[in-house]
Amino acid sequence: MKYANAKKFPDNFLWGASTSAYQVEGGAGQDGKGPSVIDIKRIPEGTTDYKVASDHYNRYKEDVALFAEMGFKTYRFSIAWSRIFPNGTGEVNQQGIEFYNNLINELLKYDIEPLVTMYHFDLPLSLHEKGGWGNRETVDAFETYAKTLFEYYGDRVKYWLTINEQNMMILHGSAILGSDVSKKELYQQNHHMLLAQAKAMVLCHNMLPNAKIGPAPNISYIYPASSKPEDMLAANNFNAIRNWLYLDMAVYGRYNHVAWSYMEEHGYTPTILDGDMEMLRNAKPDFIAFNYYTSKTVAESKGDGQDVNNTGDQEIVIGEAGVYKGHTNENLPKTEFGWEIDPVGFRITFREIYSRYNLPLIVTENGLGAFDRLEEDGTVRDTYRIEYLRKHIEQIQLAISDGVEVFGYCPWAAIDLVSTHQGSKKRYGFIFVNRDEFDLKDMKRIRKESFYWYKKVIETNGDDL
Ligand code: BGP
Repeated sequence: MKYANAKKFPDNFLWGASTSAYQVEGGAGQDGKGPSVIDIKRIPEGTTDYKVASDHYNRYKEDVALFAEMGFKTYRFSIAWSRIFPNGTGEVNQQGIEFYNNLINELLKYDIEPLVTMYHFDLPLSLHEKGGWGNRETVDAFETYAKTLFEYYGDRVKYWLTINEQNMMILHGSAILGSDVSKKELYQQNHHMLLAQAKAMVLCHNMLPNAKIGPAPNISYIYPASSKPEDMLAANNFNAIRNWLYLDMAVYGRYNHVAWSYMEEHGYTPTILDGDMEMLRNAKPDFIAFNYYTSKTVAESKGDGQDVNNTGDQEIVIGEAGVYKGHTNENLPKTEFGWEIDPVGFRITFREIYSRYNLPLIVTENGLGAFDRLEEDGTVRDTYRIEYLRKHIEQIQLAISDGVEVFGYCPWAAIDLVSTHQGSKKRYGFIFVNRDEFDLKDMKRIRKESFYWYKKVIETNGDDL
């Protein structure tokens, strides 16, 4: 459907951008920070990627000033659990508390609304060593951590996100966290994370009646490779397993029936204790945040041994024997890193989420990873990024015209940071950080062409794209 008069972005629309602690902060071990699973993650040999990252921990003031210059209304960042609790639980590290106090105050100084992710892949190492999410004690540790965050920051933070991309941690656990556990174990971890999320949502509403909280999965609509009913069924399977399992639980407190049948069929069902389902049912999010990079396309999997399990990159579908098989969508161009580009799929994803859950939506990641180049004249001409973002913002406007309630957009990323899979050579930011994988150089911040473009988009509330 085309609109002669597409609706405008709402007046108080939250334009901003995102980062996550382990990808941007650096400051490993600084001021009492404990290690997290990221510190044992396999990273390209010889790189200092996660130790220093973009050194935001030491340069946050300069970075926030640049965000303010772009006109951000919000900034999505994550809190490193092991800065607050170096051992995941137990004693609070006051210096860690202080860092986020300073960051939040700095944002508020410029009227930038903090949007806080409580947990973005970086589970404290000591919890991991005690079984991580497979151990129910991690659920209690998360509840204590959540309570601590609400106590210290709840007077200033109004928007909270529970867990970043829980669905990707389950579907691509080995790629993201380097953990090689069975699927049965992964779905048990999943159940515990869902419980942790539910507890945080209930706690947030009890402690901070004016705050809002929601989940932050990676949601993208799944297309069938053809109009063959078997392909459609495969798409339906993957939609349930990848997307709706997570949102049905967050919103309705129940296991999606197709996803549950899949778990039963494969012997992956988790152990559920008395009271768990009640806990899950009682927790309600105020909004849904989601990350979108591209749609996915799948075909029927006959289960003849040709399909392999998902181990790769989170945006490239491989498949699961007998359930669905990854398929290249020939209609879509690809990024330099092989991710398909599908702005229309963004609008479709908005429509689907909104008609299933009827909650306000905010985009917490969307963007283009590329090999940006710093020219001799000191500029970074990332026109490809502008084009990607422009096309996606146009689709948000169309989704709003379709009647979808969207209240914010935070592309990935506010500033260059370390990619989850390809280190610091894959860049996403509006601000270039002058370092490479092996050489930290001067870490200077340089405004890219997309910086000036996004500033104008925000200034005109999305009128001038
Ligand atoms: C999401 C993660 C982010 C970020 C992004 C880009 O899955 O939430 O942390 O890394 O993907 O992915 P990558 O860095 O692999 O290009």
